[in-house]
Amino acid sequence: MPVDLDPSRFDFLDIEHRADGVSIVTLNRPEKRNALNIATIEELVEFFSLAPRVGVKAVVLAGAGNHFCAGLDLIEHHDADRSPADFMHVCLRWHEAFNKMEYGGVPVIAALQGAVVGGGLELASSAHIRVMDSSTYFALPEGQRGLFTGGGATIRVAQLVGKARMIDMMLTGRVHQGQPACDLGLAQYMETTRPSFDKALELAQQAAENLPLTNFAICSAISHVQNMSSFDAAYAESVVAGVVNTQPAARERLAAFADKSAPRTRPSGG
Ligand code: 1HE
Repeated sequence: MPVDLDPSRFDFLDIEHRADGVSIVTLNRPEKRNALNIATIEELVEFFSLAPRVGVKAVVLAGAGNHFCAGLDLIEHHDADRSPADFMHVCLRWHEAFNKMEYGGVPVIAALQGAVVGGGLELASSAHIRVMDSSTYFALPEGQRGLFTGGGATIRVAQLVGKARMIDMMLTGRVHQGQPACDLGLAQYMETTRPSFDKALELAQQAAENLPLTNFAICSAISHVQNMSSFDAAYAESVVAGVVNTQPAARERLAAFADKSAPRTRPSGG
């Protein structure tokens, strides 16, 4: 792995580059429930800015300890006594990090356990796939704390669960957990007998087998297209498909389909 993503450069993220191209990125302040201080946000910007350019094929994003992430570091925020402009700039750095994740073109699979709350849910909702387990719970406690979301929840959480549910979560502090939380769209997978991490790693390995250019399109174009009019979206989709669907490596996969050596798409057991 190039020196740019040398794990020793990161203090608040534990990074493991696996031989299969999957990188495991772990928020590493379990004693603070992985609360996001500004230094962690800067490391997320750094990692997700470089990952698409140095050959990372997929990422598992995890949290050390019993909780994925407790959101904004409330102690740092309290001690810094920030001005409105200061905190606006903090939020802009959060957006920089989370946009690099969502639009960067590398699949990010979040392994969620324990608290996924406030900014922790904003972080999780920037991943492409979320996996929860029986310990996982989701909430937006900002309303109770006299705060407001600043890391993209009004965009991404509202997209995941709808405006009305997000408003309910913020006004009442409602906590979502278990299969109903998964059914709401807060996660796509629910593990009941093993940690979410195990499934997240399997999914990352599976995604890493796709062609990198195809994954780039899946993990950037779909998000960009959502921001466009349908007229422009159809144009953008055509351009992306023109590039992706004619890449030489895709031709090899199509040839394998034609000569019947490629697996067919059937339901399991089918
Ligand atoms: C923290 C934070 C934090 C824990 N910032 N230090 N987020 C919240 O409102 C969630 C706040 N946290 C909690 O509700 C609870 O800590 C948890 C449910 C996540 C975990 O409970 P528990 O009993 O396991 O831990 P704890 O005893 O509450 O905390 C353990 C330590 O973590 C303690 O530090 P210590 O030095 O006293 O041991 C806590 O202070 C520390 N800790 N959470 C700082 N969030 C861009 S805008 C985003 C808006 C937001 O995200 S608002 C934050 C929403």
